[in-house]
Amino acid sequence: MHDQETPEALVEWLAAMLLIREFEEQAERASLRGKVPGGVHPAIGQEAVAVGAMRALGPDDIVTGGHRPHHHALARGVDPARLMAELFGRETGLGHGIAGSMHLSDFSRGYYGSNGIVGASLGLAMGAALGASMRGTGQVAVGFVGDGAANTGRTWEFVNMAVIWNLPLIAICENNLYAVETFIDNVMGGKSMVRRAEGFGIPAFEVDGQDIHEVNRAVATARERALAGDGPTFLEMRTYRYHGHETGDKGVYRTADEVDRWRTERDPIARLASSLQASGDLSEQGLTELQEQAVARVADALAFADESPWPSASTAPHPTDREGSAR
Ligand SMILES: Cc1ncc(C[n+]2csc(CCOP(=O)(O)OP(=O)(O)O)c2C)c(N)n1
Ligand SMILES: [Mg+2]
Repeated sequence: MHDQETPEALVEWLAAMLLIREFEEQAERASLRGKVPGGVHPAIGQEAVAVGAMRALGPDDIVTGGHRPHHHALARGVDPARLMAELFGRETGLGHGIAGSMHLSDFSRGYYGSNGIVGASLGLAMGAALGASMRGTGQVAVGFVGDGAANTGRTWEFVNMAVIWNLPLIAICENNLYAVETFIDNVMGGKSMVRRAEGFGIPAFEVDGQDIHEVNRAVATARERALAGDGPTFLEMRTYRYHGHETGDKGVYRTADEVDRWRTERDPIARLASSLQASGDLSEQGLTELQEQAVARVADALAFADESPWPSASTAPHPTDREGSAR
């Protein structure tokens, strides 16, 4: 346990993970009801990566993400109601209802946003790190990508530039083992993402992404290095998504047993909850209350989104678009 891991902080981390899980469950259900134009890419199972990482950052640090971004946004403190409203394509959403699930941003939270181009988020974070470095602001930039991105050229171009310019960048690869239906071990030449990263001269470490303590410490250490002027770090977080790649994916490319094993043996929420209970820092009733709070906040977010107006003609992408579409 390091300084930051007080019992109060750990309970807050747990609450943040519970909120993400409930949000993602309900967002996916709403999407199946036709409420979310374009569908969603849920990050259920990957909560510890987002919360552990964000809790190691300062308020002015910068975060970017890709097509599976809700957990990052929520962990960074983005308002769940405005996030849900964005998914629903409503005027009250983070992007006034015309950006959608993959194009979130909230600059007031240092959340410079998500986008759907696999690997591109790392370039945005690298550029933000360059800006921070040139201005001497003392900010660190964190870019989240997936294992699929680790097989695209742009990811390594950004890593290379961060190395040669010694930028305050933390590159986090959420290795959830699949890029849509492609299993990472079948497509990772050289078999090791960390070794590949090291080839570019960046310190690289594999982290158990289902252990929030390990995630937090790895990011805190990378941030200290960046702030000390020692440059970027690459972190491969081993994690897993329990649900399909996106709304409607039936997951035929993996076995139910595999999903069950990750859920029952390594679940990041269950792990933190049981260790807090074992240490006496959280009672059974306390856990129930946290779960109820998450359910209530997401229910409020759904109601807010549903009751919010569609974007006005002046902010909609095109006046002839169908009502509410967010292309
Ligand atoms: C440049 C680019 N190529 C292809 C796609 C289509 N695509 C969307 S998600 C995805 C898989 C990404 O897998 P990974 O990076 O592992 O992220 P995960 O979905 O597991 O979070 C692909 C190929 C895209 N969005 N952008
Ligand atoms: Mg993946």
